[in-house]
Amino acid sequence: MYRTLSSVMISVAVVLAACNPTTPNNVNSASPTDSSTNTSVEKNEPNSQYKPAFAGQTRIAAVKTQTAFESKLLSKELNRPWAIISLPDGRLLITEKEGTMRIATTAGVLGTPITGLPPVDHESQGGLLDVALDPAFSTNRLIYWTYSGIVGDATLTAVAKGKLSADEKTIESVKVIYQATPAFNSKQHYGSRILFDKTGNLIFSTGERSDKRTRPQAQFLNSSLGKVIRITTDGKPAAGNPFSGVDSARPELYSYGHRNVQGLAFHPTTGDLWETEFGPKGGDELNRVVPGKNYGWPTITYGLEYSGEKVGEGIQQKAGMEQPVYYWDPVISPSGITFYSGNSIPEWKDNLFISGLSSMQITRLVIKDNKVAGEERLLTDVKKRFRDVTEGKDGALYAITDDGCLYRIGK
Ligand SMILES: [Ca+2]
Repeated sequence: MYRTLSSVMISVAVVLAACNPTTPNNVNSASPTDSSTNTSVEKNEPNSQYKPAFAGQTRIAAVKTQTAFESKLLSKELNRPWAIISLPDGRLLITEKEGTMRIATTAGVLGTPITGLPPVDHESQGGLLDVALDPAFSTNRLIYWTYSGIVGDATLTAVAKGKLSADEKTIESVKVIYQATPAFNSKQHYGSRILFDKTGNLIFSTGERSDKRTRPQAQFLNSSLGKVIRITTDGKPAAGNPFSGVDSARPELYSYGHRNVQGLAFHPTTGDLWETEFGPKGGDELNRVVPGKNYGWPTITYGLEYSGEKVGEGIQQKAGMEQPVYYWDPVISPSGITFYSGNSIPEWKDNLFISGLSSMQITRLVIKDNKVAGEERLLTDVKKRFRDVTEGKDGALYAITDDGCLYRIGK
């Protein structure tokens, strides 16, 4: 009897834990949190006793979406997806870590795997990573992507471009346009996101490869590790870059002092570039990227080593180094991000959405005057590692999880 009952309970639990098909957001919102209540969504103790540099730099007051919306599981058939973007016709282009791409309809119907990409090292954090469409994609079908390239017994973050075939089954005329050297024998901290800026150049991010030997290179202007980088569509340094003409600096660098940037997005109204990066224990960051600026890693950080020891001198502020707009302690593990520019849910306008890995949720940040004004955590019930989130042409958000789920979040 007990066994039967517990089997039933386990079955129910499994069903609940699986990709939840439909989850209205207002089921338990009989008394929605007042957005003026000065309480954070974070209830756990911080790892460090470090003090923020200014009010509102961490643990901002919670907000709660008042518009009714739902999260809907569209597919659970993706193979380790990493990035999701919208195509001009409204369908979704999704990268899969092992080296393929898929096109999905907004109903969740998946196309066949798109092949023909260069080999990737998909061990640990590596693989086929982000993808961006050429501004003239509708006519030239060109795409650009980042991936973990293999160089001898080492790896690096690389950028390639190619043409999506008419039958959407392969990538043609593939050309590797940039390699973020030096290569290093690590399987971690590749970055990376890639975007077109309004000048038609590519902006993408790298990581510092998660090793104490390469970590200092985040501060070196003659290394491409731990950077935001801006290049032409042929992989050359873009005109107007901040270190162009500076001796011993790489002219493709755009900003430096980053640890592992997996979120990059342009603010829809201001046009500013924002990034999220994985910090160490208790030091995940949100930054507004200004060209030429130093974002501090590994000299300043609000996090600790995973051992609990301080990082370097254990300082959080230094002249000449930028403060994060916001940080999380404990971490949320911020992967892909997107600003919401749609009209379907008006209170989300210009809000930043951040896919969370270890935190298994999607963070919504209200941003006002370049500061965080409120934080909400969405889809906490499905218990999934959210890898990326993008805005659909229909005003909904679309998100992917490490275990292959595709969600639609909207009205
Ligand atoms: Ca920083």
